Amino acid sequence: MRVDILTLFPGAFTGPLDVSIIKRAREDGLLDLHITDIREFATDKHRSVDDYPFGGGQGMVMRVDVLDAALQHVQAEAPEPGLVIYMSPQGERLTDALVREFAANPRLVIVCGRYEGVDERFVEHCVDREISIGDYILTGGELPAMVLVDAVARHIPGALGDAASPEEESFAGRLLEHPQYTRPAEYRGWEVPAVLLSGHHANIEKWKAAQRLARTRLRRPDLLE
Ligand code: 4HQ
Repeated sequence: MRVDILTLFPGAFTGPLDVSIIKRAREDGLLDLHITDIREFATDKHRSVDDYPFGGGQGMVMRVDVLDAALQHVQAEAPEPGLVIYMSPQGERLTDALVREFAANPRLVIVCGRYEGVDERFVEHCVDREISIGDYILTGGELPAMVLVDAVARHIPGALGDAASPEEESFAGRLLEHPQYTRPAEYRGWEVPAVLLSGHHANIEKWKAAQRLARTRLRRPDLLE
């Protein structure tokens, strides 16, 4: 899967996507990540990417001409155009179902806004999906884009290795996970539930199922509706 990121801060993308599972997915060629600096597509002598909002108001708005030039450039870099996603609190909330839908795409282009956001004509004419990671305001779309890439990359076949499967995790089965424990079996008097040490596999499975249901009822009753 190819993922293009359009951003004014390409440096923000070194770190979280260079470690662990995402690092390996990139090394194995499963995730082909391309970061593009939007400022390279500014045309005036000041290389401006933003301007004052028509009608007045706070802050600056990212220019439609610069964004469109950057987008057209990256879309032409691969044979198939990518699904264009703009990260914004005005968007549809990111869910497990949406992550799976995006993961089925051969190519994504994720646009990160800064300041007060982008000229609405860019959203209207160039963006396929406007997506929010939650009801809070961040300083830019870079962290939301990394959240999306991380969540999507786990669903690329082979990305989690041979043993693991994204199906085993929360939300796929519509229940939260049971609690997990490892050695030592006792630490500062804090004990692991005895059933897990019993070796009785049927009882262990029953306990895990009961824990998942109880936790979901208590913490996320909305998932049971
Ligand atoms: N922003 N989910 C404002 C977000 C955000 C979110 C990104 C801040 C876009 C212009 N994006 N910029 N929440 O808060 O996706």
